[in-house]
Amino acid sequence: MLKIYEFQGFPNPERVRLALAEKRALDLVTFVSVNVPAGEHRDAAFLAKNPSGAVPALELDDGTVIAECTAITEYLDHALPGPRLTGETAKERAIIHMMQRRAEQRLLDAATSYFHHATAGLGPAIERYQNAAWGEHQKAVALDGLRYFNGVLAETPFVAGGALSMADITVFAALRFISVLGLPVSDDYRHLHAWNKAVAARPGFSS
Ligand SMILES: N[C@@H](CCC(=O)N[C@@H](CS)C(=O)NCC(=O)O)C(=O)O
Repeated sequence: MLKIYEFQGFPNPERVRLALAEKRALDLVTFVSVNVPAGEHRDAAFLAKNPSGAVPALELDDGTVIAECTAITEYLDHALPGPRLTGETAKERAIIHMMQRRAEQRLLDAATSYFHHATAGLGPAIERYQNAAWGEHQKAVALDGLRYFNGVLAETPFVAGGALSMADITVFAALRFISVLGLPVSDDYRHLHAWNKAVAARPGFSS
C-alpha cells in the first residue's frame, strides 16, 4: 500500500489529505506520522527518505520516495481513481501548475516563512536559523497574495478555472494556516471568502 509520511494538521501534509479526500481515496493509503515538532523529520532514517527533511513524503511499494506536494499529488492524481485534480488537457495542466506555484510562492510558502522566521515557529530546537526581517517581508508577501487571489476569484469560480484543482487545495490549505497564524484576511476580499466557504463545505474539507 502507498505510504504517506506526514504530521497531521500541518499545512503541506494537509494538501495531500485534501486531495485524497476530494478523490475519495483516503483509505487507499497508509499514513505514517513523523513528529516534526519533536524533530523526527531530522532523524537519519527519515532524511534517507527525504533529504529535504520535510513532510509530506510518499513511499511507493517499490521503495521509491516522492517528496514535494506538487509531485506527490501529481502521482496520486494519476495512480488513484476519483476526479482529476491536476488537469486533463495541456492547457489545463499548465494553468493549474502555474496557479499552484503562485499559491505556494505568494501564500503558503510566504506564510510558513513568516511563521518560521518572525514568530517562535516550532521552537528553538527546530528553528536553527531565524531572520525576523525576512519573516516580516514574507508576511507582507502573503497579505498581498490574499489580494491577488481575491482578484483571481473575482474572474473565475475556482483558482485555475471552472473546476476544483490542486491550485484550490493549495490556496485553501494556505488560508487555513494564515488564519491559524492570526494574520488578517480583509473582509473586502469577498470573492476569496465566498470561495473559501464553498470549498470548506466539500466532504472532507471541514477542519
Ligand atoms: N515544498 C514542500 C514543503 C514541505 C514543508 O515545508 N513541510 C513542513 C510541514 S508543513 C515541514 O516538514 N517542515 C519541517 C521544518 O520546518 O523543519 C512541499 O511542497 O512538500
